[in-house]
Amino acid sequence: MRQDDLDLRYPEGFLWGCATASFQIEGAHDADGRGESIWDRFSHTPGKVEGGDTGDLACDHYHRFREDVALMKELGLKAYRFSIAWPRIIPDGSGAVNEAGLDFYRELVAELRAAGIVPVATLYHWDLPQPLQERGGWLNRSVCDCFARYARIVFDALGDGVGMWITHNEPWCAAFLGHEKGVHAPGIVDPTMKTALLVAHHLLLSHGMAVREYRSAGLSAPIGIALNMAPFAPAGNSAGDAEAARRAYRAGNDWFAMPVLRGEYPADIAARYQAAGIMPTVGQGDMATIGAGIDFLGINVYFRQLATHDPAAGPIEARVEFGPGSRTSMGWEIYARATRDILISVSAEYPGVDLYVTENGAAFDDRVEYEPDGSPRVHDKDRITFLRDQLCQAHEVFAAGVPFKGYFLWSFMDNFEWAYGYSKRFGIVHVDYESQRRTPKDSALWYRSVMEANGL
Ligand code: IFM
Repeated sequence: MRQDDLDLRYPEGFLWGCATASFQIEGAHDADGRGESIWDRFSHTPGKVEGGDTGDLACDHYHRFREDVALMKELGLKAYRFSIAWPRIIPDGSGAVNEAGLDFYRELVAELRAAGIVPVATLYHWDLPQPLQERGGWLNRSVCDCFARYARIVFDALGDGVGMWITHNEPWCAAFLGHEKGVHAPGIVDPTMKTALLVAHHLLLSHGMAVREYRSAGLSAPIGIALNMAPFAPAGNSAGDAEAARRAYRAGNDWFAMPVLRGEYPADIAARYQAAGIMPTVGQGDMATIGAGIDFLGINVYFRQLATHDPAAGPIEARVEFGPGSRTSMGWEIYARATRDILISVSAEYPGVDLYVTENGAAFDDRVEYEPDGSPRVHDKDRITFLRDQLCQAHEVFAAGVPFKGYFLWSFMDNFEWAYGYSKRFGIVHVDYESQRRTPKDSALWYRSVMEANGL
């Protein structure tokens, strides 16, 4: 379909924005009293991150946030999702508060408000203070208390300046990439998944404890959590594959959504983990704390997955892979209906909760070209096609009555893509890491027109 043929309006008040995360853009790793995070330690460990890249400088957003916010305004963002670096606020994770760290976010929030942009703050996007890791990190249940305290300090400092709050970003990734596969900080490898499942439980518990702090702080903005979710389809036509896809969906998506929205783990998956001896110990009252109630669910969606029944594939007996379609530079299949499909299935399972897409986007091997006057351009046609297809398909959910309230594109600018370092570019603004020059890509100009028109 040509874009000129489209006329897809989104509902009035639909919130359009972009997302980033502290470690991925801020740099200034030791400025103004910031402590060390597990990602500083991990990225400084040889062999952990492609090219030996670290977050020391990243996009130097810490020093350039005013010009970045000015660019957001110029590009027409209505909302901006960022995360707060715990080690800037409490350098050792549990002790003294660093006012300079709070000041940075106070100024960022004020700058966004002055630009007419709604600040959306995530409390934890993976940069745990390293001293807490020395005490066992998320394996240690007492880290949940440290998180709740940190959350309260941030709530009190930023208050209603923040328009939406998110407790955790993608706890699945923090738990499984960090404690099963070991490709993310803190780099723990435990293929049995026992460690990852305990970490996941503590992340969820700390989410519930932070929400409780939030309610008692008396703030009024909505609070939720951002989960990485994906639609699952059977790889083949067999009933076995169909069942495997259903199980993989429940293990990947509902394992996090159901506790938060209903105060329970999916029973069939829990039974499998129990039988395998890897089910975490759930303390009395934990599930009630976790399920105490959120105002919206954030969904980070990038792709769909295909599942094959495979008795050798662990307790879930499902082998999961990408489909056969063409791929982004992350190797992720491009599937136009991913956003649409997950919105529909989540709202069918959990009716009534407001849904936001808190991340969606794609990395491609962008090429910088130069105009005769020397100014850089990035003609990222593939990214525009990816985003346009997601948004066209997602528009169908309104007719189905899905309470889809907003969309945050990942990412505002190119940044540190975790174990891939700076080799993957997700931004709609190009960053030249040598000069720190920002160049809006064609996709940024296209997205501006979408936000302006409130649709396609
Ligand atoms: O860059 C990440 C982000 O930090 C979390 N969600 C997925 C993005 C792309 O991999």
